[in-house]
Amino acid sequence: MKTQIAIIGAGPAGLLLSHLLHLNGIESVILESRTRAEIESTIRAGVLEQGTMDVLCEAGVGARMLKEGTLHHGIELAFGGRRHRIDLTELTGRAITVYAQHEVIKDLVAARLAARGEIRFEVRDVSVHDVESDAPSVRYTCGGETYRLEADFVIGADGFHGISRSSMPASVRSDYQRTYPFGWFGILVESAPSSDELIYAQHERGFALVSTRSATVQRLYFQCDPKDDVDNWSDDRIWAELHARVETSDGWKLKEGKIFQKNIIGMRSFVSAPMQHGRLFLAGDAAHIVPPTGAKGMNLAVADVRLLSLAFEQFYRRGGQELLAAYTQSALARVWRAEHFSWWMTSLLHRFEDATPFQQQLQRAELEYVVSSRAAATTLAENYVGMPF
Ligand code: RFL
Ligand code: PHB
Repeated sequence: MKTQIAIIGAGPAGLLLSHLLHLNGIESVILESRTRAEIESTIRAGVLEQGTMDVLCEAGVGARMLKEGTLHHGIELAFGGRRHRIDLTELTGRAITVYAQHEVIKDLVAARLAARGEIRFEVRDVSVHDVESDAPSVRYTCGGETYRLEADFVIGADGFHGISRSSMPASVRSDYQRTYPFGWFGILVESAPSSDELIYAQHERGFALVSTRSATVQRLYFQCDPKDDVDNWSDDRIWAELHARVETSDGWKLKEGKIFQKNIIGMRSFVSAPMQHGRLFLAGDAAHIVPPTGAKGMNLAVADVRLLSLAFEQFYRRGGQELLAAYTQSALARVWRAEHFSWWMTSLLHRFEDATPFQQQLQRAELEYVVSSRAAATTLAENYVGMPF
């Protein structure tokens, strides 16, 4: 079988790229190891930058996001018993939308299938071949049969644990990484929102985040030991920890509700460079990971595939290769800015077990600066809403 672009992975990166290519008359096939039901129900990101919303709307897949997502014009930072608002819109003229990643996935899958786009679910044993030639291919099995998909280009959009990144020879790759000594305990709760805006709380017991999904479902996180087990956390223990960390002395109270999902995620910063080798291009988490404190991961995936779609449009419509050749450099400029911001937000808000009293005072001084200086608040806001695409 032959296509123009073989895409490995039906996450936000792979699905959106396939759709953007289709809008430019370029054919692609997506190979995904999980089922449609699984990709449409995995709970992950929630915050979409304005640029991400614009790309989704321009691609014709933004209608449900505009209707069901919530526009947020600010966030709150809570520390020292008080909450401080960062007015994103006043400081930057832009805003963010809270709309769950799996809803974006549903919208993209529906759009791909309505346009007769091809997504092969439940593929196994995916391997990438001949990317240094003009005729690369991807081999995989599905339902016990072995297939070979020939393509002009291969896109590795298979996330951090996929096979694409390691298909690049180790001799051409450099990995940059940092693993944090803590994780996030995430819960989904049936209740009304406790707050109109997201609350990022720094507390001596550790970080906590109050986020939302809808009028009836809330998303809350708190810093934990990454090796802890969810079974060690009864609902009562979770609520006691969250109340202690997020409540402030103004009488504001966190609303409780039925907890219907619990999970623990690790935190790491990671960049693999270059993002291209021959005719293999990496996009999204396959090439880079950020800790979720800056809410950047999915937004970076969208930014990567926007660059790729412009580059393939140039290649197929006008025969130019400049944008393809510039992909690594263009993508990494944004990636490293987001890496820095995500590391900075993580450092600003988490408890570090080994922090000396001196380092603790520096952290507090930085927080005070962010909420009292317009310049510092603008730096946070500009990065949080996302640098322009
Ligand atoms: P994905 O979403 O991991 O998709 C990769 C897809 O590839 C498939 N796959 C394979 N398919 C075929 N063959 C193989 N060998 C394969 N190996 C894997 C997988 O099944 C999967 O379907 O990567 P993509 O598209 O690059 O998207 C990245 C985002 O998912 C990720 O960056 C975000 O979820 C990160 N993130 C957040 N990003 C934001 O922009 N805003 C947020 O508010 C935000 N919050 C979060 C987050 C991530 C979190 N977790 C769970 C890590 C909150 C959390 C808790
Ligand atoms: C989420 O709602 O899942 C979320 C929000 C903000 C973050 C990370 C995750 O920084």
